[in-house]
Amino acid sequence: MKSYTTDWIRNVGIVGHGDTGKTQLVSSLLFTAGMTPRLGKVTDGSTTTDWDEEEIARKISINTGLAYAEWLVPSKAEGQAPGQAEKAKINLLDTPGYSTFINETKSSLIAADASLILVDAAAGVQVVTEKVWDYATEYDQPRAFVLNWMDRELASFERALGSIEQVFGRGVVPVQLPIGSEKNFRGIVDLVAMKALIYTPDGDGKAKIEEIPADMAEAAKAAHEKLVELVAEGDDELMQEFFDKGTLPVEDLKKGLHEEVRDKKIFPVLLSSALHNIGSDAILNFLVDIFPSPAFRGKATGYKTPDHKGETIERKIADSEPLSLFVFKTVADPFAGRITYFKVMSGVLKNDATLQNFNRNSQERFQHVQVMQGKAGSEVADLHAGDIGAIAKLKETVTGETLGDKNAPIFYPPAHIPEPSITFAIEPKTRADEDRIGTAIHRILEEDLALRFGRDPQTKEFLLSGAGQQHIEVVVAKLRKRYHVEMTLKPPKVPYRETIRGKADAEGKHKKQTGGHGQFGLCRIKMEPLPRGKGVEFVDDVFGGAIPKNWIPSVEKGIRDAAERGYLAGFPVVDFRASLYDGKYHDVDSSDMAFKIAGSLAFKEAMKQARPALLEPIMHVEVYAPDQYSGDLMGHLSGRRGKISGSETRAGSVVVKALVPLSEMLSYANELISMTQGRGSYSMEFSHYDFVPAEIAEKVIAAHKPHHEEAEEAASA
Ligand SMILES: Nc1nc2c(ncn2[C@@H]2O[C@H](COP(=O)(O)OP(=O)(O)OP(=O)(O)O)[C@@H](O)[C@H]2O)c(=O)[nH]1
Ligand SMILES: [Mg+2]
Repeated sequence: MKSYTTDWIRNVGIVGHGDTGKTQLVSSLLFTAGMTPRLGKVTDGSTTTDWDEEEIARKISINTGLAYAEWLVPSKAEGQAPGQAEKAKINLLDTPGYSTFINETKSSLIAADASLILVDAAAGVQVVTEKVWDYATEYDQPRAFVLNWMDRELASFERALGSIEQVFGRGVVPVQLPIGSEKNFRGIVDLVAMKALIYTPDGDGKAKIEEIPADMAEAAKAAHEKLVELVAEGDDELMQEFFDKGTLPVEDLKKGLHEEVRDKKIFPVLLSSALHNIGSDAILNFLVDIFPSPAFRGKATGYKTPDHKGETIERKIADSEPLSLFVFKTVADPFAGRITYFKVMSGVLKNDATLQNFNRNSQERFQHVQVMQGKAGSEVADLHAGDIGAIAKLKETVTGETLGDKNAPIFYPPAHIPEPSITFAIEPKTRADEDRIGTAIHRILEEDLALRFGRDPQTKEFLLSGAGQQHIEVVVAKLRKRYHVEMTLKPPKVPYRETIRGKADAEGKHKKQTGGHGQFGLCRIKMEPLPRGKGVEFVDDVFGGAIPKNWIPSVEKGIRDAAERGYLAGFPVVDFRASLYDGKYHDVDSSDMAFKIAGSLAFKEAMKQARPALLEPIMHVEVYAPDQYSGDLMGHLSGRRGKISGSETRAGSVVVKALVPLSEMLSYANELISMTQGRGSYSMEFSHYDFVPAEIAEKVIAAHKPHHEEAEEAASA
């Protein structure tokens, strides 16, 4: 495989709400550019970027897929003899659009230099559309929209465009108009060149260029003028030229568009039917001509220390700089081993080089550096600044680490991924499964930053935490298929907490006389509630040495340990202050252990008086569906103790926002599917803890009590 220099590289994140056609579009772009012999389809599992068996089975993207298209740069090709014109390489990152897998989108998008945001031409802007826009803002990326599914029944250019303009503002401007609508959609008017591009449905993706149809001439002229004005507005020189001539020549218009897209002043809107391969060559032209090369940022910023704080270091995104590369993704393949995906941030990576992993202070050999076309890699001699590559069998490097020239250390900051919002207990089927689970999970954790694994200290169950039920189900399926570990998924766990509503004043006395010397410790504490989220506070209010200084931490430890074990039902007690104000000791019989026990006894005594109560996590939920379901959705959420905080209707869709206890959301995914015939989706994030209503609390406590009592006995034994 040929290697490309920085100016000839584009790194494009293909992002958008679930099912807007991202994977299908990438497939069409690859076919149009001649990278694949056939047009791969999501429906028959033959796309380049959804190659994982879970993705094929579920027909959705779970991981970010990498591919590249080599495509002639139109502005460079003009005036050059055939064969002399040069191609650029477009690295395409096909990201997931379902909320449960959106963390993967966020963590891989960090490697892109621009985002192409797909929008369903019938639905308009949806929840994830706004989310990926925010990611692009966070990563400082230029962006453009593609209205896909233009062939769909009820697809509407005007309505969908209206919803994008309404949400994302003035810089949004169409650079194309549709020719034909719904199933007769067959081409576009290019508003820069002012030509019609006509496609053969299910063809090679390359347009026949014609004059603009007479009945569209007026609309095209008006839209062209709007585009010219917007571009002129952003640049003084162009404004002057526009004043003088009343228009802009195509070359200046293109140049202005390129610069203002790069500067995030303009967000163009393009059109396609990805399934029928309409609009593909125009999109490829746009990506190489209007989107910037990785060098547009000028420099990459990293840190001097691995905690990504304090002093920063800057590197030019150029071959002349020392080599540095950032690992943005890891894939665990049971056969090929670990595959590490990285972006060259500065310098040139040569095949066979030995690099320093700065985070681990160790060396890694880069043998067989590759570029990926889906799951297939091809070897390259080198990769230039800004390019994206992959490498198999590194010893220990994982996602988020920086490697490079030993003499020029730098640490690039990784993507910030939110903590998991749901926890499931899993049960290995046999002893052999239990033995295998640790290693298998360890591999999956390496590739999935949004997953957590642990054991419940009380029940000793294995716990998997992730972004949603579907996320955990996919992990369990991977464990079974890839690593042959069989297990059952138990109903999800709700991380309840306990707290107090009132004050208390209590004594804890530990006294034992056994043979020689005994044990003695006595403490008196006051307890009071603190606001939500404050945790546990311990105050030392002892005067006059009633308890010697060295045993005060023992009392504190006793209280904290007991709080962690819980009082009502075994959930950690939080949001209270314990003040130690008095006590007694004995010169011979007092000890660290005696005061720990006294502390825990005082805590239990205080809990009796302090009106203990159960807390539950409340989730911020956003549900998206066609607006006909709006009433049902709100009624259903209210019935689940939800508080509706808002609903918005936009282009035929509704977004309902609500605060709902997590315990009521455990089977929501399935309920939503049956309520909306599979047309709804939702996202859920932790909001805060609140009291569980008394009658529900009683049931939760009754269900957890046996475990709790067992654990308490074990602790005091
Ligand atoms: N008719 C029509 N169908 C399309 C079009 N684009 C995609 N589809 C279909 O829509 C479904 C979803 O397409 P995908 O490409 O998987 O969508 P996606 O955005 O990658 O979805 P996620 O990765 O799961 O977020 C598939 O069945 C496609 O065949 C289009 O332009 N027209
Ligand atoms: Mg996809």
